[in-house]
Amino acid sequence: MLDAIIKEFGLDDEALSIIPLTQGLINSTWKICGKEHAYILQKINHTIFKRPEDIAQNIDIISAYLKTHHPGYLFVSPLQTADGKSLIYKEGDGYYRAFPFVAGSHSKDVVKTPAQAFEAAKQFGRFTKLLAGLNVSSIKITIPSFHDLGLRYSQFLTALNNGNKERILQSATLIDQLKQWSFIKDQFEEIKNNPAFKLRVTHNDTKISNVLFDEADKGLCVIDLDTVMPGYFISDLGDMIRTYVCPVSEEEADFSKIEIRDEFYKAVVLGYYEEMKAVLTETEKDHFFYAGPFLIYMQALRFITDHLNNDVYYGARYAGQNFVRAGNQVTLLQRLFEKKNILENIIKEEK
Ligand code: GN1
Ligand code: MG
Repeated sequence: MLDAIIKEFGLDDEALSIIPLTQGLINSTWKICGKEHAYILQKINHTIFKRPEDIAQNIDIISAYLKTHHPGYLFVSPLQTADGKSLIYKEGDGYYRAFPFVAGSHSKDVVKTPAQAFEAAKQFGRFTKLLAGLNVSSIKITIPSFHDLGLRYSQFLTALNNGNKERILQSATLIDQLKQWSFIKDQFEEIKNNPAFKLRVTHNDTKISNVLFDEADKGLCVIDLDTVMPGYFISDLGDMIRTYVCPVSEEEADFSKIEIRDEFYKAVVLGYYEEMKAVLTETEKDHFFYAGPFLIYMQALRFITDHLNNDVYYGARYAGQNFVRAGNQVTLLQRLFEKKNILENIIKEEK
């Protein structure tokens, strides 16, 4: 199948090797290395992205806007087939698309230094800033209510009623903690009703592997625009806090390794703020700390909900993997709340 796809993108003369890249829980990705050029090939998970054409359309709109208004931005456009399509649909299989691999660039799987966290945060801030003049409602919603914390909470409650009984019993402590934190969801409802909170073009998947760096380790641009949608800035800032600030990932089962590294937190805040200070409202700026709890809490809810629903969304490589991930995120949020005063002071200094 991959050979046929590669051929349709006109890469078959060149293609020498196909290396699967294992990053990401949702889409499948390969690196295609030709004699002179390399490419990234992706298969979109269309049980999750129900309308991949909407992703393609968003990419076209964003690409056109940036070319006109910010021609200096390095925008990685998808390859087109001979008949001008950027998505190939294979009956009974799925949707594929490909991108040129930007020469001299690299991506990272883990954040190793505060400087890298700063660069990445700056790139995500820059992306939203450069698109601030684009009419957000022209951007399609590729996953409805993706970061709607109210919906994630009600999906959690539904799983408590209809989910795997044994798993519900085993997860009692975690479930109790998540219920006690429901004020985080209430705060989100207030945000949704507050006109000082703007819907912006947000990326919604700000993990470090979605940033391209140059050889000097400076950020070049962001990639993987599947989940780019109208959203609140707390989604992007929050997911960076969730994934850059702790030395271990959501997969870590030894929770004693979970900690908040102040220097990394500071770097994320500073990098994002540097770009976004010109566009955020004062009310938004007052919610920098909230971004962390918002996103970490949502991710904990999503993992435990999936565990209670027998792993239908994320899948599990071992029994209880989503339980571990949920526990990991709950611990991360506990660590974050413990440092609330220190972190709020960091935010104040940067503003
Ligand atoms: C999924 O596939 P990946 O790893 O880029 C998920 C994100 C979660 C993340 C948790 C479409 O992203 O929202 O934060 O897993 N993407 C989707 O690792 O659900
Ligand atoms: Mg992704």
